[in-house]
Amino acid sequence: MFSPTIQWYPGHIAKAERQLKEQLKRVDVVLEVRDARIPLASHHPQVAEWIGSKPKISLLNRMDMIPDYLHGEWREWFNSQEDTPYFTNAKQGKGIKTVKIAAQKAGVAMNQRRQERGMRKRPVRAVVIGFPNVGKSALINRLVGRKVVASARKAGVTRQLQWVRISDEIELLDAPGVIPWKLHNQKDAVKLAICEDIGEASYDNQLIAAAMVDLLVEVNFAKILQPRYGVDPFSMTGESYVHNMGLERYQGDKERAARQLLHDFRTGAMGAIPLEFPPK
Ligand SMILES: Nc1nc2c(ncn2[C@@H]2O[C@H](COP(=O)(O)OP(=O)(O)OP(=O)(O)O)[C@@H](O)[C@H]2O)c(=O)[nH]1
Ligand SMILES: [Mg+2]
Repeated sequence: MFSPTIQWYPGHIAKAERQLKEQLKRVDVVLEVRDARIPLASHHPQVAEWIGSKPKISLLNRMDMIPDYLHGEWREWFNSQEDTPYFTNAKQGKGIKTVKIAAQKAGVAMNQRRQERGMRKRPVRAVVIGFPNVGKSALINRLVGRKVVASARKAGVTRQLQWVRISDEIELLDAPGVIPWKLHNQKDAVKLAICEDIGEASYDNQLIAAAMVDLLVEVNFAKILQPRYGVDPFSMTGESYVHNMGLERYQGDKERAARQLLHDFRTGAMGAIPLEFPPK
């Protein structure tokens, strides 16, 4: 697969990362949200270091964007890592209740310790962290039950840390998406770009659309392309695919072809397509 060099680390993320580390000291439990289409590439390698011994709840959001049979396979893999994944669809509010219960449970232990030391009960403080655009703010809105923070289809919507009280039991901290300052693994970077989990200023649509076609062939989800766009992905490279789709449908406009491909993948119009599978 052809991989252009992708780097994206805007100023607001550098600032958010500093503030997040500061706020983490005050937090009882960490909700780490990953993109179910790319649970490995959308995991920040420093999460473990940041949270230390605090309890962590792993969420695979966008569960609707991968086939159901993969839920069980990922569950097994997370279990083998001594972790329990919670599958959510923050857009439609699925899987939210169990997450809430898990977060509250973490608070019980915290309040027990406080009581033992003669301190008053307080709401459990949870922070929602993860890459940009994975659905952190949408999840918070679902946990609260109404729209309290901005959520939109674009990486970098949340710019500042914001505490939200959801009940007497839980307080949530919405944080901007945080990514490593350097994307060492360019194959992961390409996946992040395809899934729109990094800002669009960091990549070229045509290169990423071409890489996506190559990747869809690689993960065996390219069959949808020929009937949809009238070009057969199995007889050519992704680069030629974008070129030919441009000729076929947009008077030779490759950029329009690339945008259409990315748009259709990202909105789910191509179907539920995973870009990663649990390591064997
Ligand atoms: N299909 C689907 N879309 C989702 C899901 N969760 C969130 N979205 C959509 O994804 C987009 C991004 O959601 P946000 O909540 O803004 O993501 P975020 O992680 O807060 O993003 P930043 O603030 O930019 O870091 C929105 O358009 C949501 O409606 C989901 O489970 N399934
Ligand atoms: Mg947000």
